[in-house]
Amino acid sequence: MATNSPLNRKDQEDGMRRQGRLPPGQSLTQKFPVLHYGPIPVFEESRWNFRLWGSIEKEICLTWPEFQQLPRTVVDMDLHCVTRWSKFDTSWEGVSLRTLIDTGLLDLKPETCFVIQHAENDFSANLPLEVALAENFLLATHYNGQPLTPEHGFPLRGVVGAIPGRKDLKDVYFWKGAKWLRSLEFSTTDRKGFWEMAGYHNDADIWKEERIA
Ligand SMILES: Nc1nc2c(c(=O)[nH]1)N[C@H]1C(S)=C(S)[C@@H](COP(=O)(O)O)O[C@H]1N2
Ligand SMILES: [Mo]
Repeated sequence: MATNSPLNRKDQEDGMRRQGRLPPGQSLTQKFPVLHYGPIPVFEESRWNFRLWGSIEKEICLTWPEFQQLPRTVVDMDLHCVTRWSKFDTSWEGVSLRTLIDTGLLDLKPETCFVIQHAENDFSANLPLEVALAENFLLATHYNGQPLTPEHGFPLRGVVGAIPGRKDLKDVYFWKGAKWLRSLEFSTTDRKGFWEMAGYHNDADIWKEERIA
């Protein structure tokens, strides 16, 4: 039987529930839904840059060729959307904030507590610094071994998901990963992002079902 058949969907979902990987109120999808507000931006390399700014010692601005030179990490995660679909065993490749710190590019001021992702078309998403620094947050350029597609955030997106077996990490809904990412703002104070201002829960813990505020 094909692994994607609807009959298998329920079996796979039951398996994930038994493994403790299906958060409350979620159901397994075998597709990869596309979800965002507004149009898909067109990538123009000559106009694209990626900035690190705010509460850091030195602001950084990278071109796309420069960003692609950074050391990349592969992270396998389960994605959980607040609209109740969960996609399991997705593989992402990109740059972790830990790598930016270790390579000396990112030098945080000690009072920094929050990270705000800024994307094309004024989309934004906020995270506590410790969540953004954890292994389940990535500045992703690749999905399942291929460059991102335009609808999933090409050339760069934030991704946040649950790493199976890592109950020590905080897991938040997928909206906290901004597609078409253009900058990271480091801040001493929290500021709500696009969906958080629209009424989604600021903390967004998938295990506590923090969906709306
Ligand atoms: N730029 C941008 N990023 C965004 C969004 C958006 O509206 N704009 N929506 C978020 C939401 S609600 C979800 S569930 C995921 C969906 O990512 P996908 O389309 O790759 O599945 O993107 C998140 N990132
Ligand atoms: Mo979402």
